[in-house]
Amino acid sequence: MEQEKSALVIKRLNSVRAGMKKAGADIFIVNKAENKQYLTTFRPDDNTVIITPERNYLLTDFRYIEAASDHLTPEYEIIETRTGYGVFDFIADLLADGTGKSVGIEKETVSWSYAQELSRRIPKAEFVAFDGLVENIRRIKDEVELSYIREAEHIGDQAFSYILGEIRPGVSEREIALKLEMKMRELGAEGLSFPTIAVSGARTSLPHGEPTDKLIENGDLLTMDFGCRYNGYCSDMTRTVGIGHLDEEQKKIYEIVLRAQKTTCEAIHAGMTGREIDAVARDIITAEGYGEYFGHSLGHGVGLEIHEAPTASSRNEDIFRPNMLITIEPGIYLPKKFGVRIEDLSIVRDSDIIILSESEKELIIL
Ligand SMILES: [Mn+2]
Repeated sequence: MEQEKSALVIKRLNSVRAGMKKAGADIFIVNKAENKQYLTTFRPDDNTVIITPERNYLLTDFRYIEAASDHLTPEYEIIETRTGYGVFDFIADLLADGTGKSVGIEKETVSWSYAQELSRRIPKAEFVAFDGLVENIRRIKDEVELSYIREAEHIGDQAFSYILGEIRPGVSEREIALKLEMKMRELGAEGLSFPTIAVSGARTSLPHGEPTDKLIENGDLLTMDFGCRYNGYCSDMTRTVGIGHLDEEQKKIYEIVLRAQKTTCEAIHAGMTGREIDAVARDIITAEGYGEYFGHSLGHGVGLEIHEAPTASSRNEDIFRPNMLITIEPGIYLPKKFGVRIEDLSIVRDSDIIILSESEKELIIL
């Protein structure tokens, strides 16, 4: 177990070092929580990871020293920060020791004040602003990551089959959301991947509507978009169900979204671009005359973050590769009327995908 953890950490660090070398960075300060977790497998976030060509450091304070010593693999040296000796002092010492002069930071993560303080404290440093170095490595999942995401998605499936028995007229959106969340926790989830969406009736036209006290009524559609975390990794799924009697327009829109969703699931394989994947669903919805009501992109990657690279959108020309994850979530939203979204999470393979969500997606009327 310890060796497996070490092997994972070493593999991930090697990829980061290759990126640092290419960019000419001698020292890489990792501040983004998910990137630190990825590179250390250590969960608490109140720390800083620093990578040099030869060594790896985790800097943290008294509160986390024992947990860090218990958890971290031997690749990491633990440095205790304290009042009077912080991260910037340690970096200044590294530079003084001749570890290099080029310091990489994560440009999307560090704040303006952090960057200013850093350049004030180490005036001789040159800075390399990394844009997604670790995130790009994280796009392709290893077997350990996939096993966590599979488990998270499995918990979501079980919560969905449970909630079907709880949905009836008179139950509020908030109750549905809460019951889904409690069930996922009961089943072993450590938390949510994002605030649960449960919207009904005309409110289903809000792609990311928040659950309210609105009661579910006969004739409503109910859209539930939810996910949980397992060992830090997220799940994500959406199902729309009907209550009582649905009219022809509701059924027709559901059928179009379902066909777009299933056709895309059939079409995806490694080698396609994000734009090509998005287009499969978008072309179907547009041909039916509802293109303008599908205003978001088709899908996103999932991992330590609920939304991460890659993206299946009309603007993404990046090529999908095996073991990338992507959600397939087309939707049609008719303002003030209703909306439908169906979402699965999948693993891209050479010639197809593995769909992780196993819940029914044919129209369920309760
Ligand atoms: Mn999603």
